Amino acid sequence: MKTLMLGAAMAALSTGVSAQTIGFSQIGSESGWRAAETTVTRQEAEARGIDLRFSDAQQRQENQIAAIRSFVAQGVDAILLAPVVATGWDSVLEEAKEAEIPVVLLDRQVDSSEDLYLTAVGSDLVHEGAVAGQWLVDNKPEGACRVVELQGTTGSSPAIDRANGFRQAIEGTPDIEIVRSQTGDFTRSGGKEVMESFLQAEGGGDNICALYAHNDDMALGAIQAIKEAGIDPGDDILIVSIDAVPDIFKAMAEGDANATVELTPNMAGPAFDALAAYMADGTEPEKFIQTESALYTQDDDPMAQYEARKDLGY
Ligand code: GZL
Repeated sequence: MKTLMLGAAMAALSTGVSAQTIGFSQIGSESGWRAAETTVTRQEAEARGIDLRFSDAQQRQENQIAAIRSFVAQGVDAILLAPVVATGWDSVLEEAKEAEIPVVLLDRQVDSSEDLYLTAVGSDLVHEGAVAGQWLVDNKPEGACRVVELQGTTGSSPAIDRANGFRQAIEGTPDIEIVRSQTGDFTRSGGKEVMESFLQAEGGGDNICALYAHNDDMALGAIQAIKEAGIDPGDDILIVSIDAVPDIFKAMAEGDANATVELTPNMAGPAFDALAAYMADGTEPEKFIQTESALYTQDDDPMAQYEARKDLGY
């Protein structure tokens, strides 16, 4: 093992990056996007000669807290945390700070004080919701448009912020009304089950103009439910969501989905770069390193978008 470690250290030094051991507390594998984030993080670590200690929390905060404590006990050089929910992190982040181990947040935010983490790498989650809402404002049919909403994990920053952003965007369009809203926990199965209950409660799809899903996986599950009800997704019910995973582009090409807002799975690259600078000479990064959010629709050659993403680990 020693020889292996030395080899890794030498390889890392050859790339000008000190050999680092970094703990990664990942939420789980609830969505295609999450799987891609894990794949890309492993690739970015390998490219930098970083020894990545990976923990899958199965979407449970207590498992993430235990993983962080374990990383602290192991004396890792830094910790990556994708926090499943926004609250409840103060004490464990204090422990990492006490141990002088920098923490970088990936793709979600925490309510803790900024001095408890080095930086956060992620998208503007409110803006993502607003882009989705603006697409509906610009593309809804004439007259009243009753919307059902599949929310992300309750208490997570994307669920809170994407809900707020969408509502801000539709505020000036009284024809658009969100009539049902429920969490599908960012999973396909959750999206399917909740969409089935929406359709049952609404007596079918005639009174539903659009679905806004906080991620593509819930939208894809909902599309299945809509089809099984004999309704035409993408036409009878417009579908707008977020992530830009390959399968949503396949759905778009088939006319079953209308729009998605891209979320890059590469949060780790900017995180590792910020850590390298900080650990080399104490360079303090900005507290928020923002990633882009681009809108894609059926007009953007969906199958080309699918081909460009299908091998990225989703
Ligand atoms: C958002 C990210 C979300 C993705 C989902 O930044 O945390 O978590 O949109 C994933 O696919 O479950």
